[in-house]
Amino acid sequence: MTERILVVGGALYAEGRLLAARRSAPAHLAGRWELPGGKVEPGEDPEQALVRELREELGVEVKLVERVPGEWPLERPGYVLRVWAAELISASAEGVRPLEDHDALRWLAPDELWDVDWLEHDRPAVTATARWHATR
Ligand code: 9L3
Ligand code: MG
Repeated sequence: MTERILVVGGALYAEGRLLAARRSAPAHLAGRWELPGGKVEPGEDPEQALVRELREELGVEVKLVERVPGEWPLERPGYVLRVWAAELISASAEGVRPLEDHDALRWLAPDELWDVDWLEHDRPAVTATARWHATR
């Protein structure tokens, strides 16, 4: 049986805009956009893992607002994605830079959500995130 691996993604909002991050690796994902985040390490709480991942990838401190309901299978067998809406507490949106794993960032207004080439498996998560954001 394939082990179930939990991947956590951040729906980071600033002034009503959602952060999209363009992956620089691995090769087959490079150039595609995602909700930043990564794998929960063994023994780690998913929310702690997300705070750690966003610190590592973007150099930011965030406050997790709420989990976006749902869970989405990823490309790798056994991998599933869960998403939390989050807000910056350490920086302004203009100050955020990709430190590792990404080579571009965009803050997308609601009408720009589909302007980037999201990873196929992130699309349903982005849809759910947008729905969550629109109703709060
Ligand atoms: N993944 C897909 N969508 C996302 C994230 C954060 C991750 N929004 C996939 C890419 C990798 C795996 O999950 O196959 C682990 O992610 P990472 O640790 O390479 O970021
Ligand atoms: Mg990552």
